[in-house]
Amino acid sequence: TDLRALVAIDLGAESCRVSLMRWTGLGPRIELVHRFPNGASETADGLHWNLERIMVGLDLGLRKAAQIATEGIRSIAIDGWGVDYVRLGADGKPVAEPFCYRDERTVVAEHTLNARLSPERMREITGIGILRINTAYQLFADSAELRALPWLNLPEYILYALGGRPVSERTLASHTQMLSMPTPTSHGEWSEEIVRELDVPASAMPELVDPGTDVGQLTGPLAELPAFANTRLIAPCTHDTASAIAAIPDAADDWAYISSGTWSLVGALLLEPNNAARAREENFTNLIGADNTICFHKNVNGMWLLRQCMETWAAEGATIEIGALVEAAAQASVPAYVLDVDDPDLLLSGRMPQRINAQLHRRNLPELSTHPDDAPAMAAFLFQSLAARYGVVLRSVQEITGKTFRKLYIMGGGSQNQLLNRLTAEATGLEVIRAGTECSTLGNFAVQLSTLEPKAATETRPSARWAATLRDMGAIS
Ligand code: LRH
Repeated sequence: TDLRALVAIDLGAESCRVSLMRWTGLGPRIELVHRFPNGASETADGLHWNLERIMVGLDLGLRKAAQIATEGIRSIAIDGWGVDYVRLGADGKPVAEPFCYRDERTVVAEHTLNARLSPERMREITGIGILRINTAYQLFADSAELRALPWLNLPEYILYALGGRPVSERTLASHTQMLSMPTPTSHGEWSEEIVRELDVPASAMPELVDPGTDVGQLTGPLAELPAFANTRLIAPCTHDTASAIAAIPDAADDWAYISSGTWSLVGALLLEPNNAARAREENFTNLIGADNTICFHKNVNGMWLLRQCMETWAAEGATIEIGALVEAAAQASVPAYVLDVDDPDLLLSGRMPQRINAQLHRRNLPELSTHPDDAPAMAAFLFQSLAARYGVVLRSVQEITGKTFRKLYIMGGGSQNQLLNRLTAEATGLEVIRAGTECSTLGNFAVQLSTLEPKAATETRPSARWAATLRDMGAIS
């Protein structure tokens, strides 16, 4: 057996992480070796990610990993947030900084594309939630010149930059709004109809692969380090949400999930897509998951709301620590009404306390204090509103899918918020199980392992089995 270490890279909108899984005398152990902040910034031509900064951070993280893992590194796999992408020039290098999906250029693109090809038709082809952030609207917002160039989603771009072949892994491909809905005989292919209406030449579309595909060997300066001799590059579930869900170690049919980070992804895992009338009307998504599953959920505006408030307060000179804020919020009194957390205006960045009040004003409801001293009351209001929304969404999921939930797995950074967990348990009536903060990383390792060390073919969710094994063996501290 190959006892070299594995590396998982998880790209988040707030921070990026490089983790190592090593086989020690005590069993497999996962450790975070490097974490660095991430964030989009406004420039003259829109809201962008700083790709260079991400690449420098990852290079440092990989060097640290190589230093620790003297036994060598067998593979590297990368997952990250959905929908954003890089355009490649003739030299294979990015032509520009990638846009952040919150950039407002897609407001017009959404309008124009929907007029060409109705959202109902795109929904029928793809089965996914029609959202302005989806890659299709972003690609369409690019100039005709740019549209002719090949593109890659960010995690796949990084695999490519490290020496892999350019691909689009299906979990993230399904979030582009260009992939046909999987059927019993197809894992999903690029929809010719959608690609044509986008004016994107077929030559610009990457090769589709399934989760757990080996895309090549690490090359370049890093490959000269001894630990990186013959290191394979693997596309895991490149979608962070699919990775996190892959790590839920439950074989029953009575659970729902909330992947709680910048977004809250609220739903349940299905064995096949559900594109019933009500799923379409309520804009639920059917994204591809690990092991031929479907992540049936809704994007609920999550910790973004509070993080954005905190940025505004910080700009006013008030530095507030999140743990203390959550504690204080538990004592704050909250109004009897809730915020519509999915109001499109609240998906935008900046002036969040004021945006919140603008909504309340429109609805003729009393406004809240935007002063940093009253942050606990604002936070409590947001948590109560999120929990209420989770309750509504999960009741819909039960009605649409016919499932009956008992348990609710909450994973991601937001799962540390005890107050929100309690409010969520109350609003949903479900038993809340904290599945861990680094679930995307765990799922990333699990998918690598199920590719490198396949278990019995009879297993329905081999990645979840691997995630359970890693948990049982104490791999996560
Ligand atoms: C969460 C996530 C989510 C997408 C969003 C853009 O990180 O991947 O699943 O909808 O980012």
